[in-house]
Amino acid sequence: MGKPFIDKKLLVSCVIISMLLIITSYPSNLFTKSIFASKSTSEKTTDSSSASESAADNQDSNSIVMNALELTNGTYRWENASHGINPTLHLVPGTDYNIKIDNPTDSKHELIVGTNGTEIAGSKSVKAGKNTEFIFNANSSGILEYHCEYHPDTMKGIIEISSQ
Ligand SMILES: [Cu+2]
Repeated sequence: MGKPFIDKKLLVSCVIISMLLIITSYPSNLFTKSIFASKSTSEKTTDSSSASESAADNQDSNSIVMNALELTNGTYRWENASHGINPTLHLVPGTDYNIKIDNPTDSKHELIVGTNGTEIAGSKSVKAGKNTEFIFNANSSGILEYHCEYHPDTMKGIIEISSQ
């Protein structure tokens, strides 16, 4: 009579213990799941912030392309990104411009920004097949000129600095 009674108690306690184990392990699974869920949402927010960073990189709008170009008659010109020849540069005062020069010709060139024969800024000499860039700050409004150090008569143009 006594023996089966003890066995029943053991069985019941075993069932209770295993149920407790299941109950305690189950919510912890839920917790870790919700933690992972919140992690993935935080990753999504960092993704969107990196997208806005790449938009900031596109703020490269102050870049000016001034490439050296050789015409069929062997003379040289400055050429901008839209294939304008010796283009007039319209700049806004107080703005920094990154002037990029690519030189695919067989001669060296050097862009000089000046006024009345005075050099204000310039790239260094760009050898054949090389490229360079320099920052030009259009700090005050007015009319300037640019030319090539080596071809001042054919590679030249106007720089107009005005807020319009
Ligand atoms: Cu030149």
